Amino acid sequence: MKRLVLLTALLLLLTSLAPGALAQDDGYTIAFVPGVNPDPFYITMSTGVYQAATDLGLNIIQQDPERFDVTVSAPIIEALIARGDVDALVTAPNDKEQSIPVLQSAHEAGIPVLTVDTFIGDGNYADGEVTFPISYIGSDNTQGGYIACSALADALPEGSKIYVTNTRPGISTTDQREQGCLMAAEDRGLVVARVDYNENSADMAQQQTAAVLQANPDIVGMFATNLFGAVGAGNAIQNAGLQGAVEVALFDAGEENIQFLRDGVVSLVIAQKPADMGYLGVALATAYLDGVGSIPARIGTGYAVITIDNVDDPDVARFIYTSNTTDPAPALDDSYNLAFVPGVNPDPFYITMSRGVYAAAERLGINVIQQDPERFDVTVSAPIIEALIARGDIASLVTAPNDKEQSIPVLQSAHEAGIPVLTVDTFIGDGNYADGEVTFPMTYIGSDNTQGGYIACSALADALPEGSKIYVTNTRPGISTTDQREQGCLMAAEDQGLVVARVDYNENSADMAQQQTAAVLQANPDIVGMFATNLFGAVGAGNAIQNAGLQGAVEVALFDAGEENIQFLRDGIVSLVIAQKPADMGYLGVIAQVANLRGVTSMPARVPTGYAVITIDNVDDPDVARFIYTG
Ligand code: T6T
Repeated sequence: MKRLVLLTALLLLLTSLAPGALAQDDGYTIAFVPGVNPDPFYITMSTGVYQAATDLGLNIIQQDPERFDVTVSAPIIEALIARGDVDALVTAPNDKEQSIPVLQSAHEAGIPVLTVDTFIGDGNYADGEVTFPISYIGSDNTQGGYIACSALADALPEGSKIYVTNTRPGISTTDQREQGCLMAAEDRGLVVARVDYNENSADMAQQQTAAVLQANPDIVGMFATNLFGAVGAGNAIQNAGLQGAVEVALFDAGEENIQFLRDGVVSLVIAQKPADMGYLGVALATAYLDGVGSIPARIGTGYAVITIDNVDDPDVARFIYTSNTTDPAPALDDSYNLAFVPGVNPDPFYITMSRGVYAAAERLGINVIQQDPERFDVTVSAPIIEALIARGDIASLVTAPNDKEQSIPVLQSAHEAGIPVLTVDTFIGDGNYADGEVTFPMTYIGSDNTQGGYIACSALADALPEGSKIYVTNTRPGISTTDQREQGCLMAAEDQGLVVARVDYNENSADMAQQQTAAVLQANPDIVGMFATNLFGAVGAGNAIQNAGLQGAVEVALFDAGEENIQFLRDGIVSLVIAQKPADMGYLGVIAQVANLRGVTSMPARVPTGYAVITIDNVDDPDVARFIYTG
């Protein structure tokens, strides 16, 4: 039992608890402090920031450090904290270590911090050196450096010497790009003859590059780790007439760097996605302020790799940075119809999810068309979705598919009709929308259900003697969530010495679960533990145990924090209730759809939403109780 308490405490720690419930509190003020400005990279980032602010009805206070330097940015942030009216801070810290204290002060002043582009500490905000920032949204810079120097290796003979112009040690992004380049050079047989630091100055990079290339005619390749270094490198090569003689890969798709590509001075430009960073930074800060705790600690924003062959392809060219701020597109209105089709209703789980859907939709000013299947059954939900497609006025679909395989065709039809599909709670195919069986849905937002089943049956193992027999009441095979919970429970039982005596399927009916549970427990008095994989099974199981007077004699773990299940906990009938976060799923699903409309391509293919594990000891803690579902 002690281990159960520990496990519960640990899970609660892992469960990031956001400040408030899903309240509509108009007009948050979000401070945006880029790394430096003017810089086309951060100007492009600001287009995403202002688009999100327009969409969500927020105020932005943007303050630009005039140098990429923590001694410039820290006082700016201190002054923002002192104002007392900043609700959240989105910033690109100038130094991994030296930016920590001022961001910690913001955090301690109650201002949630999200970092974009650069990170502090080791960048692992889940369980690394610094964990107070909510999220780090930016490129995978080690990968970016690796891509750049692999391209040089592809173009040059083995053993060729290359030169790297970098900014300054301590900047997370460019440190990692240098490291990625060195790894590629080692793997692919290039020699990194020299690395210089240019203090983020194009002039200094130009002088250094000119001097190095003149003194070392055997250097035949070079990599510039950011926009200013790239401008300097391109100018030096152009002035020395070395185009073609030195193979060049540049980071950052500023307009000058793209011109170098067109002029044959460089062969590769790596575009980051700063607008995505800005949009998601602001949108997820807002979600957090609205009580959504399931913000990913890390969002990788990807690249567009630009060469002379694709620079005019509009799908690539749209990632070229802008040097001018542009007006955001107007906010959406109620002519934007988002269709929301839950798994079934009424069901407190999906009712709670719809609270998240409507909270996000209200911020965005869009219209929700919710249509509820009356059974959790693809033969009921598919015609509903077909009818929605036929209307011709649906802009996007957020849905919890009823069956991993059988829901595919109708969702594919929606996708083919130009309606972006995002799944919440359940998935189709194998749930890996990045490169799995089915990849057309944008994102799958939901619990890690294998983990959830594992937690439940580990708790039973903690409370019961080894070798004890347990019973599982599940819904129906084919439902992604409950399939995985059963699987997670079986894994825990195997790992921890429980015997799963029987699994029954209750067709998502509390009555059937109750009858089956009563019969099984009566016929098998040696069954001393049970797990119900969802809300309806849990209600049936709880009722059966209560009616048979078996409270205390059978150890019970339930999925889903409906009010009846919480009452079973209070009445001592069950010892553990696992609350999912359906409101987070709904909120984030809506935000992701509108981000997609705005051209954001960096929403992760999978967003796990975490759990609150509820026991009699924490059920009245408001930070836990807020996850109890509403009817
Ligand atoms: O490369 C970007 C950014 O990723 C880096 O952190 C700093 O330099 C840039 O802003 C480009 O100037």
